[in-house]
Amino acid sequence: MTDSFESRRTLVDEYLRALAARTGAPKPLIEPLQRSLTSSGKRVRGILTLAAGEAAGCKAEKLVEAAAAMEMIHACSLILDDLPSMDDALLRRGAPALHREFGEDLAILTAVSLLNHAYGLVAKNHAALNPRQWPVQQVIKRVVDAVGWDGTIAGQAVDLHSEGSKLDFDTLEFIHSRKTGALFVAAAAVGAMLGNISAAALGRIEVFAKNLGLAFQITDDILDVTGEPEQLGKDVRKDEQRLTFVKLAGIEGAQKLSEELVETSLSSIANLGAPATPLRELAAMVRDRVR
Ligand code: GRG
Repeated sequence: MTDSFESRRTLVDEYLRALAARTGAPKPLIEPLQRSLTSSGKRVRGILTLAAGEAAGCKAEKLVEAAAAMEMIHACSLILDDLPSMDDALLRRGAPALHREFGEDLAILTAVSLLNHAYGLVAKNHAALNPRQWPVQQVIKRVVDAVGWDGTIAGQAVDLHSEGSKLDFDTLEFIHSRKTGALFVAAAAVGAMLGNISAAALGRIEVFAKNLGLAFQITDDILDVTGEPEQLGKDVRKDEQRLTFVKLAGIEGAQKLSEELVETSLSSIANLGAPATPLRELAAMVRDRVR
């Protein structure tokens, strides 16, 4: 993928690659752990952390641990989502889903070890930057809550058990604001807080990330219907039994909704000036993405 985020993506990729080489994990775990740390994601959440920190006036290089942490939490969610007991996926990031190559036991252990290490990395990044306005407990709480029983985990639970339920916007919004939106909001909040942003600007960036996360998920629903595995690197037509925005609004309606959400996200950061340019570019990338 070539876009204006290439250098930020490389920053995150290189950190993850270096981390994969020095985990010290024992033999059965090291291979799946290295595979998941180095597999090629788009790094949207990590880039969001960097861009939100830049909006607060911080250099992207100083936020790489937190950005990598957000990608590790995301990778954890993908591994769990792919399990036979959840989405039962065959393909992820252009390769067999982790459990298909290493077994369910090691896939689950890899996922929880990524999550566990990610919390520590956010704390480490906080210790290095020591942002005056945001104590470490507040930063970590944002991440923990985004993952937790009213966050990503909640969204997944309701999604898995919504098969056959009636289609309504509120249920879909509940699922996706948690499954996808919560981690977007946390990724942005962590970057901004580590950059010592003001409370008012943090609020705007969180609204930006919430709307962008929802737009990202709607595009994901559209691509599940219109895309191919070679293009997306993952299984398609997986959502046939699920509530999706495409089922609710049709492809064109979903497209329109996604574009409106990107516009709303942009208007929430309109007064953040030039430092928020990377956030605006990220919104454009989400709007235009085809994978
Ligand atoms: C403990 C973190 C954790 C989660 C447990 C399994 C689960 C609960 C949640 C699943 C959440 C999930 C998989 C949401 C889908 C989000 C989504 C749109 C994924 C695709 O993201 P991309 O396109 O993927 O950014 P790449 O591969 O590019 O990183």
